[in-house]
Amino acid sequence: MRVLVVLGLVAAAAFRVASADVQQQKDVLYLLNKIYGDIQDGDLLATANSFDPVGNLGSYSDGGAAVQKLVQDLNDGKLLEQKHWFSLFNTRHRNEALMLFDVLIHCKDWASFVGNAAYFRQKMNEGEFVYALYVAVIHSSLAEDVVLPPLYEVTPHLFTNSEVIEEAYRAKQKQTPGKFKSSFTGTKKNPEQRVAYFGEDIGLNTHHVTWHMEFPFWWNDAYGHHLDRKGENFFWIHHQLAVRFDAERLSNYLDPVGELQWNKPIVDGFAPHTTYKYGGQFPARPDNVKFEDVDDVARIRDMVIVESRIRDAIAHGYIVDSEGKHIDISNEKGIDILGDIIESSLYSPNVQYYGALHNTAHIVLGRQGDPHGKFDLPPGVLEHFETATRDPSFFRLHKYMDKIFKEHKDNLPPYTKADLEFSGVSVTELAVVGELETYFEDFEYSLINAVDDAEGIPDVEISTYVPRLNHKEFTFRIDVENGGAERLATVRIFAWPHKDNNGIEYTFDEGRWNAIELDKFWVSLKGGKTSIERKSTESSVTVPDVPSIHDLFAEAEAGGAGLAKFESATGLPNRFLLPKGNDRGLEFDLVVAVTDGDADSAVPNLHENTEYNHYGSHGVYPDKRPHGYPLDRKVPDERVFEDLPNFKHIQVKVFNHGEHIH
Ligand SMILES: [Cu+2]
Repeated sequence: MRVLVVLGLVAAAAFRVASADVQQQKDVLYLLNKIYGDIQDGDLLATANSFDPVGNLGSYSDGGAAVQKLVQDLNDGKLLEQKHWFSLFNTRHRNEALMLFDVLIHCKDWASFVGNAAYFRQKMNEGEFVYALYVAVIHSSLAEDVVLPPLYEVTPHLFTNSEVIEEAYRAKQKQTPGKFKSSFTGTKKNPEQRVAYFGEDIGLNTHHVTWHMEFPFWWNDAYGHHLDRKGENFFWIHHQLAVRFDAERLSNYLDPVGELQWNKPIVDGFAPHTTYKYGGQFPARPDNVKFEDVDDVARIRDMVIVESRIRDAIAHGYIVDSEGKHIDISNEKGIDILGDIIESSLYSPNVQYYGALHNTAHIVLGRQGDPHGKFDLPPGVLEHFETATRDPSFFRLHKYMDKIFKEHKDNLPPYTKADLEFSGVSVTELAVVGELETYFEDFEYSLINAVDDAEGIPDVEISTYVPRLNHKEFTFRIDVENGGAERLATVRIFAWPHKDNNGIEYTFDEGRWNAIELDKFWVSLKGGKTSIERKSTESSVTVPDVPSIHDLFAEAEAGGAGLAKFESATGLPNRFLLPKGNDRGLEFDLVVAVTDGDADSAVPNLHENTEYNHYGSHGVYPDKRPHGYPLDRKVPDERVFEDLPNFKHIQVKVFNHGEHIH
């Protein structure tokens, strides 16, 4: 959000800002289009060829320290070659990508930002470049209004099955346009395939990788801002992925996913059917692999030790920082510290002792196909945030970490009625207008960036279409009675599956831990009755699909006015708001909690903010309450909720009648 202080200049300034933004938008699109070939824009290509990164050290806020270092390494031939795979979990790759990020984040103006980006695009590894540019655009104040193109079009290899990529190459070779059907990886013999539409969904993969770019584990506040509640957000996004996955499994008559255990075999194997642009195929893993130590990464017994240190800290209610000081975690801020420790991020107060359970586990799991590096295989799907959720073991891993977080939450005192009440306010009605119904539809995206360019060989239209889950639109109707004067209220909507796969009803306490967050927003309640109508399209936990590169170019050409709503791409795709459900109607408990907005809100005027995005938010997170509030703590006595006037609980069904829109 831009704040223009001098009111008299608003009109003129706004105009200049808009046109500058269009140029920025185009620059970024050209930088990310066809990353394995030359920049397609003549002016930008000329900039790339003529730019001198160390020509004007005054244009960097660090006096040029970062750029001098990068240029030195480049001249010394130390940087990873082009046309080689890139993985963020590879220390060397990450360090190099971050060296470029360090340059871009310290640019004082766009000319220097885009000049450096264009210059290093030609010299550095393409994967490192793409990563550095994405995180720089997300975090640099220079690029606030730029919409990043969908990653599945920038690096389609990471999102598209090999079979389809091969067809794309053939189409280009034969100069015949093609539109190819993508299928999910396995066959019906594998029950896990019933939920492949979730883990392999390109929108889910995009949500996951974008979240990790918005809240990177390597983030250092010296880059310019603090990432508020990053550790807690880490817990919450992955908790939501885990509970969503279980709801998808129940929709398809599968048991909830089991947690990973270091001393037990990894039950489900995975054949990714995905190939690196450069570097061969992603390695596969057969069923029932027993964990092995991974050379140069970690021994399994070290993982067990790190886990027990973390659980010990939870049991004690405090952690020990790197100086030996005790930090209390037996309070609502504890989850944030635990998240930093478990991921771990640079915010962790003691990496030496608590390790990096999540990051190391991703590598260890990713390498189980070749733990000793005997076959010289590239990294596995779990070593990329773009591809990790494709492998069902991703959800086993996160179920395992989720249970550790739950141990902590369960140690906190349960909320009492007095904690949760919103005096004088009651919810008199909660209803869904329209049927909760999901269906599949085909989604098409371009593969033009998957294939190679060669002099004199023109592009032909090449795309793929994939089935994906969507839902019919619906509206929540919530009637609220306010016995007092006008005041602000926070509305929190959740749903959880009513029964497990054996038809046994979940208790309130089991159910609330499986709650899927559907929406959170603020309203101003007048005295008396307020009828709230909240549409499914408005949910603050979801985002709309980002337009294709082609459409982004067209939008920018037309002035860019329609682009604002795509600025933050962090969030579940809106079409994923509901779990699939099934033909019989999967039963869910739907709840709404209306709590004190003035007490909850960390920033003013939230009820007027239509841009509020649950996952992607720079600056202070607007809701002071813990993620998942008021269902985040143990509920030993569910009457606390059932007697709460500002809480309403109904049962609904989510249907899927096998409809597929082509
Ligand atoms: Cu993740």
